[in-house]
Amino acid sequence: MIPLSMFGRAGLVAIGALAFLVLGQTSATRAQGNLTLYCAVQEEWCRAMVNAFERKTNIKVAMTRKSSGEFYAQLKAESSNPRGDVWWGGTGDPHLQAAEEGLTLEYKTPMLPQLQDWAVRQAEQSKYRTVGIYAGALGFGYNTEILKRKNLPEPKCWADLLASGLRDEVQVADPNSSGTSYTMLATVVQLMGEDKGFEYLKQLHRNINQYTKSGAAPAKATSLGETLVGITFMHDMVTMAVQGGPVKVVAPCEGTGYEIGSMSIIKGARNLDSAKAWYDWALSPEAQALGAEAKSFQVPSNKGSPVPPQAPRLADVKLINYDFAKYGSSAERSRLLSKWDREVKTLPK
Ligand code: S7P
Repeated sequence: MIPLSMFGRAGLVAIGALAFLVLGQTSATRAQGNLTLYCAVQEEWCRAMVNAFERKTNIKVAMTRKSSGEFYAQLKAESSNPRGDVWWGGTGDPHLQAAEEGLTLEYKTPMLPQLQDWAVRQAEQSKYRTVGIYAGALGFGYNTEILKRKNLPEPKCWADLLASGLRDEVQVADPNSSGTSYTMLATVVQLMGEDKGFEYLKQLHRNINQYTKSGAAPAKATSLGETLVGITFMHDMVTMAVQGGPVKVVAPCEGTGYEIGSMSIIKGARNLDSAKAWYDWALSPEAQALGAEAKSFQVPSNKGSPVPPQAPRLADVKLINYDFAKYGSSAERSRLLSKWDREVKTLPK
């Protein structure tokens, strides 16, 4: 250890001045704030949002990207010692479940009047513990080159995915980790009724080559020819087609479900002011335009945000009247996931 006395009086003054400068700078940086963001959309969009927000506010963002079901589980696990501030993106059902379970915080953003009705409804339904940030329809896509090579008919309906020619040729995520796949589970139950819906999922199981962790992974696998069919949100397949992949996007003929991608402030957020700043900004047209720039083609929730021309037009898709209150409830989501684990995932092929 070096004794301070060896610097002399002038030296000590200089050290003091230096310390003041360094500490002063640090607290000036801190004064702009920090934010821990849990981001559930595609990594490229998460990064674009973080960079733009940091530039605009000088708030430093620590971001982690995971799937919707994983973040829900993380919030629950961290509830006695919350680590995150904002959970941005991902399907609405687990956000609603988190709201019901008191894992997220009530916040009435002043941006509400600018939002589409479906986004406001999501906020009202959760007692303002979440809000809609985008919408998108569930569907599937197929690799046009493999389909041609195998000389198979074009799948147009959910029923077509059960064809014997598609044995081990269909990919979808695991609904426990993936909001996309939970949307599919809830869609099939609503569309066909629970008994027939589970029968459908059991038959489909024979054709599944892999239950992935992430909901959008089957879109990439379809584009790369690693699977013939991928069940994803239609916009995730559009991203692959826009990037030049041999992918055709399908809106299933029987009808399909959709998501209201959501955002919530985590209860116990350590950086509440930063969290609110992110929340309000993320609902602005300026922030929502970053989605399409990052090749994510959902329908944005601000009425003033242009809908990207590549986004599947929801008015052209036969959408079911998805019951978000029921399928986003804690009891129903937990029950359906356990049933799927018991009756579908463990089935031999
Ligand atoms: O890729 C964008 C997107 O489809 O991903 C979100 C999704 O919940 C996250 O992926 P998981 O299915 O793995 O949870 C959707 O909200 C969003 O539209």
